[in-house]
This record gives sequence, structure tokens and C-alpha cells, in this order.
Amino acid sequence: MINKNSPIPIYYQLEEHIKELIEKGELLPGDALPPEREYAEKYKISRMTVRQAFTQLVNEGYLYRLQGKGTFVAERKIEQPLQGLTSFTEDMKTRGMIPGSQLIHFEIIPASKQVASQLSISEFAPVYEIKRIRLADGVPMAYETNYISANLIKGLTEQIVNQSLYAYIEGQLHLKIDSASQMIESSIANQNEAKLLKISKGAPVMLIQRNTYLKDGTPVELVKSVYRADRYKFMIQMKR
Ligand code: 16G
Repeated sequence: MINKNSPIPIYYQLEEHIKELIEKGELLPGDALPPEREYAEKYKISRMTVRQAFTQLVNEGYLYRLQGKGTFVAERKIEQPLQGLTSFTEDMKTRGMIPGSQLIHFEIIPASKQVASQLSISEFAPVYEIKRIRLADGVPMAYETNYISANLIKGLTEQIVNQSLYAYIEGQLHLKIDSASQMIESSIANQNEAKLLKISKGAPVMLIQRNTYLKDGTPVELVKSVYRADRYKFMIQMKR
């Protein structure tokens, strides 16, 4: 497996070898990797080299370390295309995963100046403030906060938002969700987010803000989400 005469660095060869085992399913999420020492002995390479390969794979999200316990295979990240305007429910269904929501908060509140301006409504006009943990096969993936004009999207209930918001807007209200602008930036989970997402405080997350519009340009939602960086990566096709 390891060719010491190759111009390819040994740590890189080992890295590729472990990646291959993960991709082929010979190493599964949660599996413990043999200790660095074992790899070093087996391939007659230094432990430093093995550590370098492991560290690289940890940084790329293929592996994770548990203090005093060893190195383990991480869950595969969800590769989220950035082109289409889809809902969480649709995204999970296309992947054969079961979408779910855990409702944290549901209330009609007067719009703050900032929310009002983004939704093109007047300050203090009623808006739904909805906070949900989005689940894939029961695992928390994201913590989403939506602001939606209550005068535009009538009849929202806890039951509806426990299912799909987009399905209600399009299927029941017959409004056509048309476009969105989205901002993604990196951050770390605070105590509350960490608890809800079942990650450690300070773990990397991605903050996503989406402004979504109907066909005639009316803003339909303002969404602020915290996505687990260990479970998501974003993909976009480009052309020049
Ligand atoms: C996605 C959207 C969110 C939308 C939700 C509707 C992002 C960052 N967010 O999570 O804006 O409100 O889908 O999902 O993509 P639902 O129809 O399953 O409720």
C-alpha cells in the first residue's frame, strides 16, 4: 500500500489509503482507527508520519479524535448544492433521509426595525418568529430562526412548521417561492446552540442568512440559521 520509492510523500499515500477505505465502506462512521503505533509498525514508517496523515484527515472532516480514546471515522458530510432554491424537507427527501423538526419557539411578535425593513413591512407589524432544530434521520443538523410576515402568510400553526413551511406556502396558499439571496459565514457554536445541536460549545458552525422572495419580489421570509460544520459542506458549479 505504501511505496517508499514513490515521489508522493508517505503521509499523503497513507491519507489516500484511509480515505479509500472510508469511501469503499470498509471503515464506517464511528469505527475506531488502529492506533498510530500500529500503522507505523505495519508500514515501517514513523509515528510522526502517521500522525501527520491523521491530522490532515481530521482537518478535512474524515476523522475525529476523542481525548484519551483514539481516532474515529466521522459521519459523511451532506453535500449541499447552492444552485437550487430548495427547502430542508426537500433536501433530506432527495437524499433518502427522513426530515424532521423540533420546534423550539413559535410566536407572533411585532417586527423590529431591521426585520421590518428586510421583509418590506412596517415596523411593529406582526411577524412569526419561528425557531426550529432541523433533523435528518433524527440527528440535529441546523438551528433555524425564521421571520415571516403574519399578514402575508396567514394561518401558520405549530403543526405546519413541524412539517414543511415551503410546502404550506406553495401547496396551501398557492404562493410561488421564486428567488433568494443567501450569505454564508463561519462561526462557532455558543452554549445554547451547542446544546440544541448536540455539539460542543465552540465547535465550528456556519451561519446562513437567507432572504427569500415571491415572484413579484415580495419578501416572504428572513431566515438566520446555524448549520453544523461537521455535517455540511456546500457545493457550487462554476463556469468561465
Ligand atoms: C431551508 C432554508 C430556509 C427555509 C426552510 C424551509 C436554508 C439556509 N434555509 O432550511 O430558508 O425556511 O428550508 O424548510 O437553506 P421546510 O419547508 O422544510 O420547512
